[in-house]
Amino acid sequence: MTVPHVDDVHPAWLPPEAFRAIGARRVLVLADGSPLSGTVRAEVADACARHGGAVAAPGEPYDLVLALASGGSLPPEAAALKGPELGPEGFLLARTGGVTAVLADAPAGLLYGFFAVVRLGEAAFEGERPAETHRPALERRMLDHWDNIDVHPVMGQVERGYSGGSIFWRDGVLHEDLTRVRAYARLLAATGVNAVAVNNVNVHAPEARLLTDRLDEVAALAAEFRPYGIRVHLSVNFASPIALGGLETADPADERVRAWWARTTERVYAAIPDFGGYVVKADSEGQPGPFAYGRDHADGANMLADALAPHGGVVHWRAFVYNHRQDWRDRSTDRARAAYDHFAPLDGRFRDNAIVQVKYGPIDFQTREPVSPVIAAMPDTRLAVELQVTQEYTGQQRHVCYLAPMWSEVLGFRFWGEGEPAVAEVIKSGGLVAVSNVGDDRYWTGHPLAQANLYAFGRLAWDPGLDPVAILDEWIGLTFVPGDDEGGERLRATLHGMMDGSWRTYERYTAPLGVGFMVRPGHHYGPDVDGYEYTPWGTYHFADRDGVGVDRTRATGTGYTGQYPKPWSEVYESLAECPDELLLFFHHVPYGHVLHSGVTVIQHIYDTHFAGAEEAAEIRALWAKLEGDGLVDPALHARVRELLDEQVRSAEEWRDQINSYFYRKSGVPDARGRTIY
Ligand code: GCV
Repeated sequence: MTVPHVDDVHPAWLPPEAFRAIGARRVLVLADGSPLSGTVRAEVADACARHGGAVAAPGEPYDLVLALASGGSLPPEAAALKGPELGPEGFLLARTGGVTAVLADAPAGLLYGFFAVVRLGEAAFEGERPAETHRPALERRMLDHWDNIDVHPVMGQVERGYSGGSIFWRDGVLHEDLTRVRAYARLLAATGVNAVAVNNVNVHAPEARLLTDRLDEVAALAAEFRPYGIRVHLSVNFASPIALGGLETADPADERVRAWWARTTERVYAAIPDFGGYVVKADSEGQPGPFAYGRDHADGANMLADALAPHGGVVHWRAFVYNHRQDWRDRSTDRARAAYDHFAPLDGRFRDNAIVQVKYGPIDFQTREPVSPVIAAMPDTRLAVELQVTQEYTGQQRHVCYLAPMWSEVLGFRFWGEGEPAVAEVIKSGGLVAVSNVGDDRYWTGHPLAQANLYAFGRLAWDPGLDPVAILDEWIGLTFVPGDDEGGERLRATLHGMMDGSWRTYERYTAPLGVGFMVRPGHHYGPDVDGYEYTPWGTYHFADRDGVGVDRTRATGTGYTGQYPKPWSEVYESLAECPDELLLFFHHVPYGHVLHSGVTVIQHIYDTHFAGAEEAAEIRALWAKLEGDGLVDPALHARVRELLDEQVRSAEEWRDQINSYFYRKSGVPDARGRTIY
């Protein structure tokens, strides 16, 4: 194993400098002969070679010891730590008598412990540190790629990708040199991610073949991810038995279909023994599924679960199922209800190795949505929550929008009220999944600052209780390595000033009060208030001359509020209690309705849109002040500067379109007399 370094590609949060504290010291590794232990040894050797430290042989003095608990004669620092069971990925970290020690039960824990020391930097080697136990809160921490093999005529190489092409495929073939994939695996492992699905959930014909005659490509990718403890998963097409197997049906009850999946899956495991499993989008936005055969989603998922079970694999079955051919005239159909209506009745019917994967909100990755009630409705099902790191609806990596505060709210949401379990506890055995924002761009994520979202996803999936601002600080420290001097302080303060509140800024200048969408149909960038209003997609705001919002109450609306347990079923139902930020998601109100904040809905729309666009300009001004002072690389500075120009332009466009639209509808002028068109 050699540590991957890719020329001309930004090192993200693992620049050589981030390894100085370890690399300048004497490091003892006491591990086994497994590939993951080999990775730890290679990382230590690479850091030491670069920074003048040394890999210590047993018997030689050392400053850091990384040891497997099972590893025979442990040195005293590590032996003293032995105690609690750490599990397959956990580790203990302590410092005593001038030696820092990491102890793990298994090699993956050692790797995560190594990266924990990298994050701490010099602080890992200062003073005394009482033993801390670290274990991931969630079993599976997974990134889904929506990468295509062929360039799709509408969606391109990567569906909803804003960072160039795919790091896996280009124009129909796997990249010849996969060093970049290894480097990606390394970045992910440093955040705690342990699973990656490599292809788009909309599985077109060429990608379907990854399961069969193109399996060698998946195996090649798995070989790059494996050294960093990441298992590869594959999105599969439900109709594969027809398209690839020559059968005339994909009915999950048909024995030939079941046998085909069993055989096919066996071949997958013969090629990739640590293969993770399948991801399935079925009966959703045109993808085939069990409905065609009169079966339900549990029937479909269980068929695949049964094929995977003998090999230890799992199926991630997505709950993103709704009618995308809705009649906009029909106000009784509510897309928000769909996932719950389809899945809640199936609770208890899914196999142990079937994980129902639920988008965090009931609609589609909007800037603000209530947390999906499906998560509370299936206590006897393994559930995973799906987030979107790629910024489809949150600025497409042209806008600075640090999403960890939103994710942290979702993970901390308590369906049953204070003192009851939070979402993060409900999804313990299912996990957290997100759509990746990575492409073959020089900065990985298009917008260099969007790297922070990828970093934060992994860290929150490991520990959902982490503070998003602290995660950002960690990311700044690793990525930019700011010094302790005035310049370093200024750089940190600037990035926090730009990013800490950037999700709320984005919310302010886009769709108001949780109403959602209002984006350009198709590509979903920029404002178009009525763009989806008279379409079949089920995403409406119902603005007229009197008011705006969707009545989802039980009393007079679609009844969606009834999908929540108490207290939220009542809080959301009540106009008086509904939180301001979700008001228009749950209620249709007159423009003069007074919010908890004390202002009317119409004035709130004007105020937040003026404020949001101003904040975007302030973010740009903060960045401009860093120009030429040597604190960030000039090329990176220039890339961000150009993107900030676009963000400011776009924020003004949002402000003017939203304000003008609602002024023209309502006829109510801005109380402060600002320019509205
Ligand atoms: C992969 C949204 C996106 C689609 C995506 C879909 C999904 O609707 O716009 O591009 O398809 O979500 O999550 O399946």
